[in-house]
Amino acid sequence: MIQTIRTGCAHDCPDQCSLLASVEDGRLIRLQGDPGHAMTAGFTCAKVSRDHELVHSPERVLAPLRRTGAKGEGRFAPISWDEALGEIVERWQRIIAADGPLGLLGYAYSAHQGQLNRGLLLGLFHALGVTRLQAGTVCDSCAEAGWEAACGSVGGTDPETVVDSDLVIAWGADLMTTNIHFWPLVERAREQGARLVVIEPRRSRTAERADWHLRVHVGTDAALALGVMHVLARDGLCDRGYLARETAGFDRLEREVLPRFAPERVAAITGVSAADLERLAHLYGRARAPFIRLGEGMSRCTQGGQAIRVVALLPGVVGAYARQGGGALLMTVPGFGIDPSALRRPSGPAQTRLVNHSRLGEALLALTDPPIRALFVAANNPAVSCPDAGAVRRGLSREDLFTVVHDPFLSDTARYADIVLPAATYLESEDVVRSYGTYSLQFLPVVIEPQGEAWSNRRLAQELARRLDLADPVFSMGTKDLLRALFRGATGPSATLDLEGLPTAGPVKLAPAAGGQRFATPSGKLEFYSEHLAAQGLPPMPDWVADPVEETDGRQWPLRLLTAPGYFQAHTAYSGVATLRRREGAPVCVLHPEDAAARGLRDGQAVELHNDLGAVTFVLRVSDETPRGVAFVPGQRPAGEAVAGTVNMLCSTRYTDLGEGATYQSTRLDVRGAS
Ligand SMILES: Nc1nc2c(c(=O)[nH]1)N[C@H]1C(S)=C(S)[C@@H](COP(=O)(O)OP(=O)(O)OC[C@H]3O[C@@H](n4cnc5c(=O)[nH]c(N)nc54)[C@H](O)[C@@H]3O)O[C@H]1N2
Ligand SMILES: Nc1nc2c(c(=O)[nH]1)N[C@H]1C(S)=C(S)[C@@H](COP(=O)(O)OP(=O)(O)OC[C@H]3O[C@@H](n4cnc5c(=O)[nH]c(N)nc54)[C@H](O)[C@@H]3O)O[C@H]1N2
Ligand code: SF4
Ligand SMILES: [Mo]
Repeated sequence: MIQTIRTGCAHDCPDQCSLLASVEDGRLIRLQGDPGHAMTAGFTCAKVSRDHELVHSPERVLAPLRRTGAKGEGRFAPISWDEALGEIVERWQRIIAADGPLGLLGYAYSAHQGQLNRGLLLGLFHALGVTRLQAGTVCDSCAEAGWEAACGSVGGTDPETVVDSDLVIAWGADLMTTNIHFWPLVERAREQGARLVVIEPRRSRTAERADWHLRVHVGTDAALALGVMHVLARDGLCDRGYLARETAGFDRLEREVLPRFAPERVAAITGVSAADLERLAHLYGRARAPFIRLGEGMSRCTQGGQAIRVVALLPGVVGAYARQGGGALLMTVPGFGIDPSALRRPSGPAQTRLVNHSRLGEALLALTDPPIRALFVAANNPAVSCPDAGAVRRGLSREDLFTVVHDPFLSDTARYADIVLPAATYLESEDVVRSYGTYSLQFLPVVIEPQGEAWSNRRLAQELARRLDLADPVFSMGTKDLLRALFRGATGPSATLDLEGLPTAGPVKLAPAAGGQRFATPSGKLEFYSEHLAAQGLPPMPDWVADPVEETDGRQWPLRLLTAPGYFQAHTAYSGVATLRRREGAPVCVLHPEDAAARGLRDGQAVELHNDLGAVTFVLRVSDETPRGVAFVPGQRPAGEAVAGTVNMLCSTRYTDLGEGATYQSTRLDVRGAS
């Protein structure tokens, strides 16, 4: 008999779909989009339509493993859970006794978006007082810091209101790939006359479908947005009433910064002609309710924080934040008002040593007092996804490092582990997810039992806590009590949740109250001038200045790297699904025809991307979808899919201007034929 179970998607994706799972004899046979959920609209992405192949993949790790070969080699022998946990606890206790808890690094991240599965692992490491991960810096910490400088910690405009917009701008967001459920809403707005503008260096899937595609140079969006403000101010298109009521510091920006962003200069910086800039500003200034969907791609370079910040300020200049259908959305998370501290920080020191997500390699190789002697990784594949992935692998190769990896698959990182623990997927344990791109929250039931001997993150965290004698009540709670703990400190819309009814409620919408965008900055207004940044020695006003390091690197290395998520991949989380590996195809680098010709390179040949950090091999695709001067590499491919190496081996660990984020897009390199 086929049973249908409603659940939510917990992959790292802004859409957080509601799903209908078909289960027969304990096996998942199909996942479909829930037609009853407005955002999901009855369809899944190409990835999750294959989740039955993910959970039942023959490549899954089904039992705990102990390493028998060299680090990185991938040779293991099965052991029991009891043996594995016994060994882990014994090793950790020895390290803690000798060096204190800082000798252990807990490195768990976002591949499971469930609040319980994510929160309890973080809680375990918090309670132990070990060295903690400064998380999110490979992903959204810079974008978040840019947004917060302008708006404070608030969720953006409800994506469902975009249907009332008359001008939609996808600014550095490839909606067709990373936010596919936003697309039907954009289409509805277009049916009612809205136009779609895409601001993107390359011809992405979304740019191909736009009414107008503006090809901005990578890393210059702050200059473009300041140019738009310049024209809006010059041509009387600002909403002066809104600026006076709801914002702070625009007068200073207008006097001190905007004069330097006249169209001709902006054109020289951004590659967008002065005429196009004027047209964009006029379109934006005259729209009734312009909606900007901000992507994070533009934040992943040295000036990324300023870029997000200025774009987030734009709706304030024309008053769009106050109008139905207008505004801007980067993320929704703070809008829920959930405070996960009860799970993530049950006890343990408030401050400890932090390791930036993107500097794992350095931490493993160079930290002292004490050095990192033990590493625990879950829901994360840093050997592929971290900048300077070569250094990460060198660090993971240390014979004296005791590494435990909890993963459903033998990831590239797991290959370096001393012990690999089989992880359950989001379909195999109870949880609750809240979206980061919509205002939806949903309970996740057990859809299928954990495969083989797989354990969920939460079960593992609770069992380790028990064996390590941690007394915090969250480590012995069942789902009901964990939900109570999670929502105890909730404010805003989450405070009204009916927790008893949650398991059967399906997706629940928790949008902020109507009445326009609120701001949670120190002044309570949208801040063009930020005292908070000034106090940290950061630029109090938005600006764009050429980056001296990039300029020097640019003289030596003629091409700039552009990376973006793969269409059939979620970073490396689907590398165990043969169908999707095939559909994503060979690991490619895309060069503009002129750049390929200048190097005598042909479409389809093997090429080496190289710089001071190393060399990595890809298959060349020649296409003008990529701008001149740029090498575009979609996705991050693990060893099993690569020709040789992975793109992050070329990326440095330099930080962004705000939020200490990764700067993949500031990587300079050259391309040559591979021998
Ligand atoms: N299919 C798929 N979906 C995913 C993921 C995946 O791996 N695969 N990953 C998920 C995760 S973890 C995240 S964080 C989100 C990220 O999703 P988004 O927030 O949309 O961010 P990115 O996809 O990294 O970048 C979006 C676009 O920015 C462009 N871009 C890069 N540099 C610049 C620039 O300087 N200026 C401008 N204007 N554009 C630029 C890139 O070409 C890319 O098309 O996607 C999620 N969704
Ligand atoms: N060059 C370049 N690099 C990037 C990016 C880019 O755009 N360009 N994007 C960055 C971004 S946005 C992000 S978020 C990071 C993502 O990078 P990572 O956080 O490393 O994400 P994944 O590669 O998806 O690895 C997730 C791992 O978790 C495992 N996993 C899945 N579900 C579970 C679970 O329930 N429990 C456990 N224990 N494990 C699970 C998967 O099998 C996989 O091995 O990559 C970043 N790296
Ligand atoms: S679009 Fe995103 S949330 Fe929806 S099914 Fe795919 S991965 Fe999950
Ligand atoms: Mo991400």
